[in-house]
Amino acid sequence: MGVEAYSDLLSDIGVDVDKHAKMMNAGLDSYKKQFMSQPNRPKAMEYFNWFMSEIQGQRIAEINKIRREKKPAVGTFCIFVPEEIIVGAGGACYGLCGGSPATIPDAESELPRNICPLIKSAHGFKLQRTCAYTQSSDFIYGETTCEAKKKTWEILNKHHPVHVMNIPHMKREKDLKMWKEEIVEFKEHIEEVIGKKLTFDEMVDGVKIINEKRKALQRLDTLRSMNPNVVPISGKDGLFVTQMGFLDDPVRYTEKVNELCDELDERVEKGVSVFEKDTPRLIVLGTPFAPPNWKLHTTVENTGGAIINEESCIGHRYYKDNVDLEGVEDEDTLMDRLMKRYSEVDCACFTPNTPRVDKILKMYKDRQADGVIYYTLSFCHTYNVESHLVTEALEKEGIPCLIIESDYSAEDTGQIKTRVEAFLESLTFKKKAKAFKGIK
Ligand code: BJ8
Repeated sequence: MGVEAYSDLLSDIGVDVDKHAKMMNAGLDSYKKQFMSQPNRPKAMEYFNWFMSEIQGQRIAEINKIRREKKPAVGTFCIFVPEEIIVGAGGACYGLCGGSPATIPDAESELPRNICPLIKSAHGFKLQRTCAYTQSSDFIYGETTCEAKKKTWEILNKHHPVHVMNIPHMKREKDLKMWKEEIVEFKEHIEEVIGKKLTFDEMVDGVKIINEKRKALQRLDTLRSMNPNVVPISGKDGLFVTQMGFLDDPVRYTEKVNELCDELDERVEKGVSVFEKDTPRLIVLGTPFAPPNWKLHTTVENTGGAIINEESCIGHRYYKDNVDLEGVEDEDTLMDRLMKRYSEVDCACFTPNTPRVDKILKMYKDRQADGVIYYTLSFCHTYNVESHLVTEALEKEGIPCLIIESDYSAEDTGQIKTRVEAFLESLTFKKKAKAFKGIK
């Protein structure tokens, strides 16, 4: 069904139905062209095609049903949101629209031009009322990660309620203590929204559901990236599946990702790869890819490279750690474990952030990658500045790296393609030279 079938619901929640339908239809066309035309796609991708067609339809109806049952619906732009608490309350936690250039001119009526496109796009979606997820939210989860975001919350709050969590920028004991208090406060805020206390058991259930979801994504990552001879799914599809994890119901999603992984397991066993032998294997590092930001993946894979995973918040940074429930018997310990898990997130907003550099070097070696692309959204100062420290470490290890800074416009696509082509040529040359010398 198209979004037109849900026009009554969409209009009830304040969506600008005509504008929204135009945007959605353009998004679906672009998805069909870029994704559904790929040869040799896993059959299990059919579920994700279906989900894409219902992304602003059936899923929105599900979320609004949850709200009618007095359970929370929370939208976010950051993986620091303790979604276990929301899910434990029977609610829905999801990523909000923020990956399209179409809403940026509206956002620039309230925000400066020279801030990151993710924030402007998201703000514009609210001003235009074209994101049904934003319109369905009891509140938007905000955090104090970067300057642009934390000031935007004050402006966005005029249009939609925002609950801001204070995320420290260092990880000393006193910072972690404050972080735990913030998680407790977040739980209390959820209780206010639903008008009742959350039990320990409900929260443990929420943790178990999200742990399973992260485990399924860890499994997908292993299948995508750990076998140097077989890449059983394109990077574009890998990214898309991960992106949908921020919107779908977590239990259904986990089941579908595991079904996909079963098929990929078979492919790996039979040696069925979607790329030709010796295609350069790349890891993408850096800022998140909010849908429909598929520009880099499409360009790289149309140019002859394979993206085997993303060291990003729509990627490895989101699913790498689970909440440890071992020996947890009371709420205070549970809050400790949640804080511990979230403080493992190595966002560039922290100083120092050396675990991120060590992790990248390990990821590269474990996955036997051929190179990395350091991707930063324009005007993202934290990731941009941190690229110096990351590339220095990569250089020391002799790891080839291409740095790309981009926004959501199509203007630089040609330039990115030329730079990616040159990078891939140099990687292919290196590979051949190594093979010639007999180096593994
Ligand atoms: S945990 S990366 S999701 S803050 S790209 S808005 S940092 S200027 S998205 Fe992020 Fe949470 Fe960190 Fe991840 Fe600011 Fe940079 Fe824009 Fe960013």
